[in-house]
Amino acid sequence: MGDIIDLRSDTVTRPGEAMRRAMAEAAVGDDVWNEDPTVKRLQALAVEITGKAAALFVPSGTMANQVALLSHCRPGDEVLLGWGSHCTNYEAGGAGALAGIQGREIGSGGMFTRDDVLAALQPANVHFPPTRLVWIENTHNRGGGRVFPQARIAAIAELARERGLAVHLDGARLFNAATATGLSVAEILAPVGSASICLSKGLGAPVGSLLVGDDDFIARAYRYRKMLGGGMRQVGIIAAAGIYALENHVARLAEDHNNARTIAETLAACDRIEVIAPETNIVIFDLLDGAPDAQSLIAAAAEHGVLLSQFGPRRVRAVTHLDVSAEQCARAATLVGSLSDP
Ligand code: TLP
Repeated sequence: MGDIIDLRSDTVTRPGEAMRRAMAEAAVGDDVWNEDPTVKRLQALAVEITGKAAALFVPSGTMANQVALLSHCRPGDEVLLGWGSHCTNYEAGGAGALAGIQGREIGSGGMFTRDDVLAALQPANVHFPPTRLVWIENTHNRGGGRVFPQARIAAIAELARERGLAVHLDGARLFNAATATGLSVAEILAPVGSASICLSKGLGAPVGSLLVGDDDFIARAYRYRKMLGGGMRQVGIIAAAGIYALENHVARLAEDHNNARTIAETLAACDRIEVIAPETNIVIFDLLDGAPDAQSLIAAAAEHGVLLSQFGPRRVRAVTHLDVSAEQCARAATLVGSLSDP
């Protein structure tokens, strides 16, 4: 096949020439002293885009999420979240080890409703952990890049307000949700108090995430970022890539969604594959009876230069991004289809 088609994640993209130039030319200062002009510019841009009062640049989505948990909760608090949430499944146990929270999964496929939240609220009783926070992941990674329906976000946030709960949105792929719905990022975030946003997924920056929220939340987050070792120094050279990504890589996300649809359509036509219809840039599919298991199929595809990731014994994920073309996605899907039917 020649070239490598890397569909393991949208985290695998490499910065292009123009992004690298922006990084090399960035004005910098010591950000722990709050003196890096490029970080300040990125944070101001995040405030403008999200409509929240304040923003904080952090090294990763994982740190953004852990800092958010620490900033909202105390050890022993309960957090209500959807099945398969990244912050409790893919962050090395940090939610328990660092924030000391107890996560309770509600709903199904990563989605849940106001009624699910209502049903999960504990009576005020010494036996139960206090419910402090509702956590929404949008788009939902393990759910197959699903978009959390906006009307549900609004209804959940309204209930949370009535009950004195905070609402955080893990928006590692928030711009994909905006692209899929036609809503602006500010509109999606309007009902929630705080959010984490990744620059290093579909937006194609090499490093970096943002936390946004009100002034008090960001003041607490600033301290927890330092505690976790995320206070960085002349980090404008990375923030510059984030600014470049926000200014140049948002409009093209629709291409990734089209490419995901192409992959899904090809795979859906295969007898031994069942696909979760993609809403954004993530295609999750199951290998049915007669097909190899996920590990074998992934190994066979890799021999042909197509890289995929495993999401279960018979479940595979393919993620589209700015470093794979429509033609490569079509070619990869045809190959995977043929490998599923040995
Ligand atoms: N997700 C990664 C892996 O960790 C699974 C991927 O390849 O999809 N929230 C969500 C919803 C995420 O999908 C991720 C990364 C993060 C947070 C964490 O971001 P990073 O990798 O920057 O720590």
